[in-house]
Amino acid sequence: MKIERIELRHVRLPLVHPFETSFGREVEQQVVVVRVDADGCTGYGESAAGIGPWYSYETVETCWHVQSEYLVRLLLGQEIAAPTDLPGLFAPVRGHNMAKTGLEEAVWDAFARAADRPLARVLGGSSDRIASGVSIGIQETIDGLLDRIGGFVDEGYRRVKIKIKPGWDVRVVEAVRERFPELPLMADANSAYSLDDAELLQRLDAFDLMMVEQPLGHDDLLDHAKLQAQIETPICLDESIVTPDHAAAAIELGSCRIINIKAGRVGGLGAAIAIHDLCQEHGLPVWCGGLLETGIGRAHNVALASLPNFRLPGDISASARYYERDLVDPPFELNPDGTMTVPGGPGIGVTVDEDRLAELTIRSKVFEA
Ligand code: SMG
Ligand code: MG
Repeated sequence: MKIERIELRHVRLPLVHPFETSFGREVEQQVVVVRVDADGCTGYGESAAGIGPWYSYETVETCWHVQSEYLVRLLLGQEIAAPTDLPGLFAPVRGHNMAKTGLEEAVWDAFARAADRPLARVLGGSSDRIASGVSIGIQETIDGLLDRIGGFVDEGYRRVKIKIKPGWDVRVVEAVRERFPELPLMADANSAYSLDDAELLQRLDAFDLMMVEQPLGHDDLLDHAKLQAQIETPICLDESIVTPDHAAAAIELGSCRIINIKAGRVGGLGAAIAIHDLCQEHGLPVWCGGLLETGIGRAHNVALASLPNFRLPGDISASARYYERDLVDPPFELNPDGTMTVPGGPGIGVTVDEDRLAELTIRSKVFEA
C-alpha cells in the first residue's frame, strides 16, 4: 500500500481524576494523534508520550518534532508490503519509540481496514474479550486509596495496581491487603528504589502480591536480577524493556518473571509482538500496560492484548475512568465480568469522533506525497 497522506494532531484532554506516580502528578494528558491515508483506507494511531520527560525521555513535543522533521519523511510516499516494513524504514532514527509507534499503529489500522479484518486478528489475537485491570495513582490518604479501590472492585475490575514510592509503600500495601484479602493486587514503583532498599522490598513478600513492577532503575537489568534473587514476589519490568533485545537480556539474566508490554515504549505493535513471542517461548506471562491513552491508543492496546500470552489482566480500563468524553465511538466499557470486548469491526473497530478530535486539537499538520 502507498502512504499518501499523514496528519498529525497535538491533542489535549483533561483527566477525570489526577494520576500520581513516584515521579509526579498528571492532571491532563497530551498526545499526538496520527492519521494515515493509504490506498483509499484511513488508519489512526497514537503517541501517548504525555507532557514531561518523566516516564521516559519522550514528550508530546519530542514526538511532534521527530515525527514532523524525520519520521514522516521516511514514510510518506513509500509503497509498503506490510506494517512490519516500518521498523526498517525508521531505523535511521534512534530511539523515539513513542513517536514511531503513533505512525506504525496508524499504518496497522489502515492495513487491517484494507483487508477488511479486525486489527486484533491481523496481529494474531484470538480472544474476543480481554481481562481488565486498573492502575490507581498515589492518593493523599490511605483511606482515600481504600475507597477508590473499593469503587473499582465494585465495578468489576479483575486486578488492582497501586503505585508505591518511599514513604508510601509497606504500610499502604499492608492496609490494602487487610481490607481486600483476596484481591489480585500488584504494586508499581516506577524506579523509585535502589538495591539498597532490598530489605524493605523483601517485606512486600508478606502480602501475596502478583508482582512488583519496576522497583529499580529505569534502564537497569543487573540490579533487578540481584533483587529478584532476594525476593519471592515476581518482578515485572516496564521501563527497562525498550527493545526485544532488552527482553532477551532480562530473561537470560533473571531480571524479571513477568513483562509489561506497551507498544509505545518498545516502538510499535511489531516489537510488542516480538517481545510477546519471546516471553511465550520462555514461559513468562505478559500483560498490556497503559500510558493514559485516548480511545485510539486504547483500541490498539485491546487488539494487542488479545494475543494468547497476554495471560494477566492489563492496565486497560474503561474510557470513563480517564476521560469525560473519549475520542472514539463507542467508548471502551467494562463488561460486568471485568473484561473488555475486543471490537469485531475492521481495523481498530471503533470510529474516531472527528468533532471531539477537532475540539481537543491544539495544532495540526498535514503532509501529502
Ligand atoms: O493507562 O491506566 C493507565 C495508566 C497505567 O500505571 C500506568 N502507567 O508505569 O505503568 C506505568 C504507568 C505509566 C504512565 S504514568 C503517566
Ligand atoms: Mg509501570
